[in-house]
Amino acid sequence: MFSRVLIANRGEIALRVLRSCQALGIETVCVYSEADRDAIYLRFADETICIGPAPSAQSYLNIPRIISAAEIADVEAIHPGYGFLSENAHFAEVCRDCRIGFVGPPPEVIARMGDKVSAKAVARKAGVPLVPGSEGLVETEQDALAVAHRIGFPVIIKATGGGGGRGMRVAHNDVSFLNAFAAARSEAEVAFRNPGVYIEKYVERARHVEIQILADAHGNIVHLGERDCSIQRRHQKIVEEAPSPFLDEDMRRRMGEAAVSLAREAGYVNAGTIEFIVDQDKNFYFMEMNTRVQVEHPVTEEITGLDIVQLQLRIAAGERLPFTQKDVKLRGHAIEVRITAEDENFKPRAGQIERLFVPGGRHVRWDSHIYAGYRVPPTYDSMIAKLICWGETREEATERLRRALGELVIEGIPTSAELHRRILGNVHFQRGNVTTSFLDDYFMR
Ligand code: MV4
Repeated sequence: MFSRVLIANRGEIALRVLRSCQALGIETVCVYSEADRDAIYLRFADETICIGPAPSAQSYLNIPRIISAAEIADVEAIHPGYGFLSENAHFAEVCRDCRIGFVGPPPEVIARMGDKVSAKAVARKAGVPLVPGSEGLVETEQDALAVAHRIGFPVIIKATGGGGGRGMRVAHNDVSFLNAFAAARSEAEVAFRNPGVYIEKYVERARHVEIQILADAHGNIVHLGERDCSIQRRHQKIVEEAPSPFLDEDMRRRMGEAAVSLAREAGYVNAGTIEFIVDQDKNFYFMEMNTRVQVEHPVTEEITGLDIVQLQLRIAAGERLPFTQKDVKLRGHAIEVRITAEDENFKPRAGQIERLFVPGGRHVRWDSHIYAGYRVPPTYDSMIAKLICWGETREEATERLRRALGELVIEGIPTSAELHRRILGNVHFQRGNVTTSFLDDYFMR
């Protein structure tokens, strides 16, 4: 196992990774920007290094600075967390060139899955179901229209360099389609420096269901079941749960097997997530793969009893997975809410936390770096905490989370906690009737 690891991230995930390192007896090096000087978790690290000013481009996204810190602190590996450099193939390659371990897949695999068209080619080769659509990139207006007519409206145009909902447009007829196609190409060129787009049949009232996989460097691959992340707003997930209230045992097994086949075909190593959309008739289709640990990984940990970050570190150190698929047992139900420092219009609001009471009790998990007196900087993502509850049943998990949210006190800045209380109290949520339009349908007056 590694003896010393650098954590190239901030906030709750920096603390989350730090905890798993400590559990494995690994020394930790935390890097921080000038905006994060007061981060309390820096006290828990064995060494801390300031890597630059607040803007991410000059700190958490700055490869030379992070590599310099890794060299100075003499670490064996870097854990990138999520966001920032976690899915940057170039960064993973620089780590390899500098003989520093990267806690994630090889750079070639990040690149292969990061390009959505090449990821779909991997899925096709693995026999994983794809939504009807273009075979690959669509270059001309003529070809695009021909694809749209073959599959029928509504269709969705997506940027191959996009992902996570960025660079997507839905069209319902010829006129809107031609406009959307031109706009999608030019937007993709600007946003991703890659104008490549592809076309799919648009699946309405979809559910977002993703499978967590773990692959070691010796060819062993397992899946840890699914997470349902259907409750989103503008592609930001708000509530996540495991298992999905929509899946039965047979579908779980089929989706898990599809995810494992895809990971094998991709040459995948480390933890990864394969995202599917599930339609009204319970058909599932591959969307994209995330080659990092995800924000919502705790719900899977709560129903499997596994520590995904520890397993990432063990895999990166070359260890074999310590169990096989038949050993993976899913028990009970877990729900996570993402608590953001935002006002009721979802506008991020920085400021000082004046008072804080953190809920607790059995099966109540609080993953957060905040404390009373902490100043939420305006510079980064607005998520300040994740509250996760487990129960034997979905009802028990929901009730426990409702109670925990009732105990939560955060004063000084507005947060999304009240929205979460309302979502958990919604009868459609309680019936498990969640789709990607849930918030629009019930919460956007
Ligand atoms: C789709 C889709 C419906 N049909 N693709 C969004 C995130 C990205 N990973 C894939 N996404 C979607 N792709 C097809 N062919 C629906 C989504 C989707 C979505 C779309 C509009 C508004 C909210 C959404 C939330 C989750 C997924």
